[in-house]
Amino acid sequence: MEKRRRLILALDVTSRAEAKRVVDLSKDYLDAIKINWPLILAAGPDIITELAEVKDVICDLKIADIPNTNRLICEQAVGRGASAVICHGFVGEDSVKACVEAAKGQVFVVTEMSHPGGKQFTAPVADRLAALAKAAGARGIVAPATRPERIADLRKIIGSMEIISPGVGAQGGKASDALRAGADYIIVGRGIYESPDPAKAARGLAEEIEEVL
Ligand code: O7E
Repeated sequence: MEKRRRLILALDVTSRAEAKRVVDLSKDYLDAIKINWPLILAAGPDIITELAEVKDVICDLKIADIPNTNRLICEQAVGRGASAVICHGFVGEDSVKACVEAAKGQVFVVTEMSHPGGKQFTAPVADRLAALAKAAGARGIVAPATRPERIADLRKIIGSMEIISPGVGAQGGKASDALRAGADYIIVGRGIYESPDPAKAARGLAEEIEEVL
């Protein structure tokens, strides 16, 4: 995954046609496309391969199972062209390690989630989840743009590992705040794909990001 634009599109649309439309309009401003269950269930897993021809694809399946099942899921995602996967850490270090092995290190581990409910269960253990991600050899973590101070806290735990950060726009976070707090990439979904002008929305974010760098 290139580290140039520092912007990742969360492509949570539910048709192949809409996915292609949004990607065509925004791709010049992106380093990667993150896809999640809504699009994979709507368009089928071949959408991973199709989008991987345009940009790096991060498969956000939030994998959370026993090591063997995690391995099987990662092999399917990577085999279809995913450049990286996202997993949960609460299932334990062995499960995360299985992802790391199957995806050759290209794994991001969810820590404190960005929505209000993220404070309930993920926030109290986020530091431990970040340490687990590091111990398991993951590439990075997912940390909330809605709470930039937590990005800064988690950065201290993981050192030079990468932070990808959702919660900008629709959830109230600001790209520049998250970057200043230590995020490497910003993840934006609705702020781009629900915009009447996705190209303009992505360009606006790219400009805001560039000003901080
Ligand atoms: O709010 P949006 O529309 O900009 O979309 C945010 C995306 O990031 C969406 O796909 C959601 O599933 C994801 N996300 C969060 O919003 N908060 C989190 O804490 C974690 C994720 C996530 O995707 O984790 C992996 C990046």
